[in-house]
Amino acid sequence: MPESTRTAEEAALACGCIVAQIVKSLLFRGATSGKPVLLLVSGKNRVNEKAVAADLGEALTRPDAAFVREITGFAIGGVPPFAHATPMATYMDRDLLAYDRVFAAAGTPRTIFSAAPAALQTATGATLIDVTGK
Ligand code: 5CA
Repeated sequence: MPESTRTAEEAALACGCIVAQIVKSLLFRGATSGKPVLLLVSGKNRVNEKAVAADLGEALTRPDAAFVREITGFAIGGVPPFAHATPMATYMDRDLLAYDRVFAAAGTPRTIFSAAPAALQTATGATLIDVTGK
C-alpha cells in the first residue's frame, strides 16, 4: 500500500473496508507456561483477557515489542497471522467469520493480504473463540 497500514484503522482506510474486517495479530504469553499465544482479533474488538484466559486455561500477559519480534520475526504493525519464526498456539475471533473477506498484515506496516476467514482459519490452524467474553 502507498499509505501506512500499521494500525487497524489505517489498514481499513487503505483497503477500503470496515475496521471489523481487519485482522489484528496480537501476541500474548501464558502467565504460567511462558508460552507465546497468538490471537487473531477483529479490528472492532478489544480482547477481554479474563474471558480468553478462561478459554485457554491460563492467565495471559502482554509481551513487549522485543518479545514480539523475537517470537514472530516481525515488528509490531506488520505481524502477519502465520509464517512466524516460532509456530505457536493460535486462536481466532469468531466475529471474523461474519465477513466474506478479511485483511491481515503481510509482514510489514505497508503490506496487507486478504483471505476468506475460513481459509485464514485453515491456514493458521486456529481454534475459534469469543474474544470479548460476550
Ligand atoms: N498492520 C495492522 C493491521 S493488520 C496491525 O498489525 N495491527 S495490529 O493491531 O495487529 O498490531 C498493532 C498492535 O500491536 C496494537 O493493537 C497493540 O495491541 C500492539 N502493540 C502496539 N505497541 C505495542 C508495544 N509497545 N508492545 C506490545 N504490543 C504493542
